Amino acid sequence: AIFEYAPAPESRDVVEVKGSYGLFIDGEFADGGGTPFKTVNPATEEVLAEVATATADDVDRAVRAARKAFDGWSALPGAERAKYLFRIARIIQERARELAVLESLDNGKPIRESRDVDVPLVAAHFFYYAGWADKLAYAGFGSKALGVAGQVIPWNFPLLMLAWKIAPALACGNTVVLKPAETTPLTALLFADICRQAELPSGVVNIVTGAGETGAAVVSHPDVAKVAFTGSTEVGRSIARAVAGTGKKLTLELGGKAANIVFDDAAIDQAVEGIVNGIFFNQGHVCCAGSRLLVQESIQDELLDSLKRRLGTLRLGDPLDKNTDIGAINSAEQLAKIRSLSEIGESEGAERWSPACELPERGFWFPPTVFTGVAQSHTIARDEIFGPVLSVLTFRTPAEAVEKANNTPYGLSAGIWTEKGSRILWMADRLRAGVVWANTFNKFDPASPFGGYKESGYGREGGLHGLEAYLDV
Ligand code: TXE
Repeated sequence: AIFEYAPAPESRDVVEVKGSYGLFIDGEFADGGGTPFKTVNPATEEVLAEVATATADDVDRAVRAARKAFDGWSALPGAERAKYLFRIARIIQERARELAVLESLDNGKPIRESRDVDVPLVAAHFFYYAGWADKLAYAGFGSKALGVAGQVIPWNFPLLMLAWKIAPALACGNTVVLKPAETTPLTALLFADICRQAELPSGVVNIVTGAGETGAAVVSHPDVAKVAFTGSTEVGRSIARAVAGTGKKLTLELGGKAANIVFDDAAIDQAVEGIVNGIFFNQGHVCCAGSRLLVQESIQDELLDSLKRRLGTLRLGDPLDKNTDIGAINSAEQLAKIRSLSEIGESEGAERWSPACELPERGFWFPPTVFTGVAQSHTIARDEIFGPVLSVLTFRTPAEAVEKANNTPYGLSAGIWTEKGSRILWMADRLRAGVVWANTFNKFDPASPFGGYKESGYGREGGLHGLEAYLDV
């Protein structure tokens, strides 16, 4: 196993995907006014379901429902809100298999990841923020909720991003209108069903499905008091412009181009696992992915040999097979982007390598890919690829590693591999990244704040700091 797995139940054939899905407004599933869209299984290109498109009018209904629910919800004692959040967390655990299978079907990620990483973390977030609901007076930010939170999320971690957004918002007494991504709407709608099962008061959580226009309608609705967005830097900019001057609070979690830095004294086998986890977890559809490997020159050959051997053992294929390490690329668009950036990598002179690996005929697939001989000026060293593609650069001194790692407009995460504790501290102080992992990578915990410097966005999600975005001081 390349990732750490907690024991979890078997996960096949436990979910029945319905033919069509509606919006979730004021505690009820409802039709949308727009033309429904299809969501496909990226591993087979088969249509999974038709999903309603929310128009601006539908979004308005959702925001009104949330506004109406806000007075009662925010006035509840924190301990009462906590009960609902604990209940939701427990139902997520009970329905974990269903959630994991649906997530893998809609997203393409390996079931081992959705089952053992995504879903357990989703439950953990609800447990964690349930614990805060009655302790807000001690958080240090004041304890007054903002109102209706408008939340727009991407497709790479559909449920986990939902949890990062909804759990702290509700704990603080806000109500929510959330728009999932158009390629992965299904688990958000299953979550809506969980809210009903938990008897969450109507209107506290509303889910509006659709594409970018639906997201824009949520962001610009005048009764939305706070906007939270995770997605591309480009859309993040347009949202920042839309929110400017309105008095709405905004948090943005955008792209990344993280450096995973391996020193010559690192435990090589451990570092190789960390590199693999850093860039091939979730097919590299990870904003904090370790997409740039910075390796100390003296161990380059040894490290790359081990890495290539390890990549030869990864199994790519059916996301529902529990032995699969690498699943499908989420969409045809994303696949086209990964292909095009990889071609640019070659044309700019980097050397491309992939292990022997058979790609299924149908569906969206890309093999694990390593580029060596990458210079800082190369496009693949600068642009976020958001796929299973690693760019390898070298350095000689710690100072050079810092300089190269920070030579990016992004600043979401970084990784350091060394046996020297003092070097970890020295590096962590100098790396301009919101998260710095040492001798590990892509490790998440609800108690730890997550978020970026520079063009990776602003605001923090998770931990005590994650409350700040949803409270008035
Ligand atoms: O993102 P979009 P896309 C990066 C990654 C990827 C690229 C494009 O590099 O290749 O972005 O992905 C909604 N107003 N990341 O096109 O468009 C949209 O419907 C309001 C990094 O999928 O930003 C979806 O729900 N909302 C990233 C969400 O925004 C709008 C995760 C994200 O989609 C909107 C995803 C608008 N004008 C992609 N336009 C990360 N930080 O993890 C679109 N949306």
